[in-house]
Amino acid sequence: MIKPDAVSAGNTGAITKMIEEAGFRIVAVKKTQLTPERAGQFYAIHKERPFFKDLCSYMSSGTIVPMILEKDNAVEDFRKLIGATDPQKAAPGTIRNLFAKSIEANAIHGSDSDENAEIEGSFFFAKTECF
Ligand code: FUP
Repeated sequence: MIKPDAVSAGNTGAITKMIEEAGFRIVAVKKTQLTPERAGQFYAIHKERPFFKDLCSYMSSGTIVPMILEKDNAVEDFRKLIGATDPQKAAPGTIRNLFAKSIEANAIHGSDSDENAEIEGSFFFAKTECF
């Protein structure tokens, strides 16, 4: 998911290019906006954390671009491509190093397991989605 800071800064194209050049196939993509409630559902695992309320209001503050991506070893390779959560700690050349503004507005989200990728994919895309 490309987050509101990166979409509003006009970095959707540059980030998508990096994702494709790293060998990921984009299976599904759309532009949408979360309500604070939906953002809270997405990040429910963090609901007891002090940053949760700010995170929900930030995540619902603008357009996001969720995607379903496919690749061998996708979860691990994608997390390498995006870099550490805190952009100050993200390795040079990673998406967060290049585009994130702060630990909260950190440009992009990547699923942390195959199981969560399945859950998060279904959060944004219906399996039967077809136009
Ligand atoms: P990640 O898996 O890299 O997205 O990181 P986490 O699941 O640990 O955190 C989820 C989101 O919570 C981050 F993308 C940004 C936000 N966050 C904060 O705003 N402050 C923090 O101290 C930690 C995380």
